[in-house]
Amino acid sequence: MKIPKSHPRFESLQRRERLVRAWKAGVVVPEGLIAHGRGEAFDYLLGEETTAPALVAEKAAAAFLVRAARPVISVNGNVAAVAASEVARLAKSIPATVEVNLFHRTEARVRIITLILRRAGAPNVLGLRPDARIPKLESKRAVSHRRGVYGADVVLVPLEDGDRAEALVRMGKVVISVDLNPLSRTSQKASVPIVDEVRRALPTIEKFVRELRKDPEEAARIAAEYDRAGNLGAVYSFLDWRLGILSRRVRPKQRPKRSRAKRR
Ligand code: PTJ
Repeated sequence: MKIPKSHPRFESLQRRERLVRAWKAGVVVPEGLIAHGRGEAFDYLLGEETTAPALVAEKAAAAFLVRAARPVISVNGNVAAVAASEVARLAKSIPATVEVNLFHRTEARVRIITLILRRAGAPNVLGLRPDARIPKLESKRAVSHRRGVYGADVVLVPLEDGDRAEALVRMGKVVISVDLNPLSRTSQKASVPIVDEVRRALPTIEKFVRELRKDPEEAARIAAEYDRAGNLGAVYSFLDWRLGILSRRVRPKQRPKRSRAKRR
């Protein structure tokens, strides 16, 4: 469908069309379309902008990534469809390995997503011929690479499912998630939950990576001082504040009460 540029929600509709096209091409699963809708609903509530707490988490994520010995970015169908070039640029700036890791895993999907990422410029993409399994994880997401997610010390997992985030944390890894839903199990379980839209979050992390690579002491300070619970609490406070503004905007102005005497 061709979306007129004048449409007030042009970008949102364009992204939706992109996902539908990716679904037709076998990159995105139907469940991915549902996941996108859920994400977008939260983005409305957040004001469709990177919030101050998200910015803090993105800087912390960059600090962990530049200090990592084996940083890895895990990519699924939705991320490949909407943010392949953002993933590639971030991977190059760290530098990090990229692994295609799918919940609804088929060899055909891994192959096509690997191709998309390589075409977007990602230098080192794993996914085909996995050689390890994440312990205590039943889903196909457990299938991974020793040189990738399995062996990583810091893993960036955009649009993750909570089970794997939890399993990766159990393995002792620093797990950085990007998920618009601050209540999702992923956001609850990740070491650094970023509550932001993936196409906004990845370039922002990349910008901080470029800054912090030149300043290792500052990266060490940010990683040490990052307060996970405080940051997630600030996301909830932000939502509370925003809902307060929205509810005041629709509430009719209260009339001053008349005294009993006047009413008679
Ligand atoms: O490609 P596959 O087979 O690995 O499957 C990918 C999906 C996304 C279907 C799979 O990982 C899945 O089922 O994920 P969930 O459990 O639905 O969680 C996806 C989360 O991503 C939800 O909590 C959404 O709020 C969030 N989300 C969706 N779109 C965005 C987003 N977060 C940030 N940016 C988005 N654009």
